[in-house]
Amino acid sequence: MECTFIIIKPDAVQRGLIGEIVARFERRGLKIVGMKFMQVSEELARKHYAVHEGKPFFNGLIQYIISAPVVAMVLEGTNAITAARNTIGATKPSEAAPGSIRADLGLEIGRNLVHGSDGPDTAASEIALWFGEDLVNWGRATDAWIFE
Ligand code: IDP
Ligand code: MG
Repeated sequence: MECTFIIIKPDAVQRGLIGEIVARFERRGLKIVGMKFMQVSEELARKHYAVHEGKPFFNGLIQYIISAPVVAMVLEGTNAITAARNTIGATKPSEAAPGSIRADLGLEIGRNLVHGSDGPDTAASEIALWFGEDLVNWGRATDAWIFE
């Protein structure tokens, strides 16, 4: 089954929204197979956002991601990447669909609360970068009621 990589970013952690955000993914049926609370190093932040290097917002983005702890997660489920991206909402919170995390909880692109992988290749490389092999393969009691 598909896996995706999620970051609950420093603004969400500082605002006490970890539980609110985890709950939305859990309720949707996505299964947690990796989770850690951590301070991100500048080196890791630069690797994770390497694709944005050279863009005007890059330095601000790196400072944002290392400004306070984050929660890094790996979620598993049917079409987990697309499902999580839709639960997260569009990059600009002011244009995100109502009901999404970014629309319900945020206003600005530079404080948009959550990261989610944008495709299978980035999900694989982000999971490898942040978790390596350190994932938990477990049978959830409700799996048969969520996965057909
Ligand atoms: P995504 O997080 O929705 O995939 P990306 O385009 O991959 O969006 O951008 C990565 C992150 O960089 C965004 O989530 C946001 O935090 C930040 N970002 C993107 N564009 C801007 C901008 O124009 N100003 C400030 N921050 C930005
Ligand atoms: Mg992205």
